Amino acid sequence: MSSISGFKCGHRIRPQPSRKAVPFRNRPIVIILAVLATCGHLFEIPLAASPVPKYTYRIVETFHHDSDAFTQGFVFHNGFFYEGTGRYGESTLRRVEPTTGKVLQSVSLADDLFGEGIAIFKDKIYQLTWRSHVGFVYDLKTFERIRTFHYPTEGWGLTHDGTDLIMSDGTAGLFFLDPETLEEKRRIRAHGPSGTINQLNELEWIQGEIFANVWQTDQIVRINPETGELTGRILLDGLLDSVKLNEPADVLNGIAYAPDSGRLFVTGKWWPAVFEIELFPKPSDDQARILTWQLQGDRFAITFYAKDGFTYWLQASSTPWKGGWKDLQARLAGNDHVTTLTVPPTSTGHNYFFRLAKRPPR
Ligand SMILES: [Ca+2]
Repeated sequence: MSSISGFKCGHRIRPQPSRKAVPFRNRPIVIILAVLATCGHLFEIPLAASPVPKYTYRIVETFHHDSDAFTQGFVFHNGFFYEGTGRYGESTLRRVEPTTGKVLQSVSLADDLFGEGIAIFKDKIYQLTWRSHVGFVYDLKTFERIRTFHYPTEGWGLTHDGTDLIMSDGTAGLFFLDPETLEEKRRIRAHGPSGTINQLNELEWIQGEIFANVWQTDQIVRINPETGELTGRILLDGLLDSVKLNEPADVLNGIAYAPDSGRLFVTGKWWPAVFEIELFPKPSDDQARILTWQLQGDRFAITFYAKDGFTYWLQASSTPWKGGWKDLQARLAGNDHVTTLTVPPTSTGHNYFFRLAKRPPR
């Protein structure tokens, strides 16, 4: 049996809305309590928590990013990226044009300060520094520094939930600060089934959850802001594979979210690109799966997940119950994330069921 995904996601062609996965959709942790009554006795099956959901990604678009920017803070606001960069002697706060990566506005920090996370709250920009226990508040428009504040920990990532600033310090701690007094109001500790989640770095508040880069990994964790509980892991391995590196890049760090459009952007330290990505629950039961297909202009866009280490054939048929599969694309290498291929309808021979197969048709 060569079919991996079957054709359960494919339907006969009619221009219709895509069945695409909804990004950021919360997957509630399902607690199963089954109580069976037999012969007047109750048999209880123990509570079993489902595993923490994993997410994979599709690259929607790739933008230029200044590969000299050691990204420590990343925000999308009113059509622009705002970025805080680090390293002694090189730290800045900057406003960047997303489509070109061009730096439109910038201020430098003193040479003895290592810039860290930034957040924009009520027309002010807040910026942390790493080990100097000092942060700055700037006017959003002019970048004029209007205030200095202090905190006892290291400064790593920064975001806000609409009421409080939320700061990471390189541990599992997330500190909620009053934006007026900059005093700590409360703190949570990020933790999952395997214990504490340390080295939380750049942060972003997204639809009621805290998204956090985990330093030195390609993972973003999703954290419940009330309890600190891990609610999901976003696996971004291979993100840089699609761009040419002229110089070594450092780690993934930088999450920016546009609440109005739902667009999600990620980058890293010295990365030459910012990626707009879309998240999908990572399939665990299949090696490959067609997730969506739709007509885009005069082409079919077929979105699929395929597991790393395997090779697939994308095939189409009009009568899958009889076979008759025709190759659309041979030898697709799985990469553990989600990819979209577009093909002209003529190439499908008016066959509108699709599947990924592990072998070419006989
Ligand atoms: Ca951010």
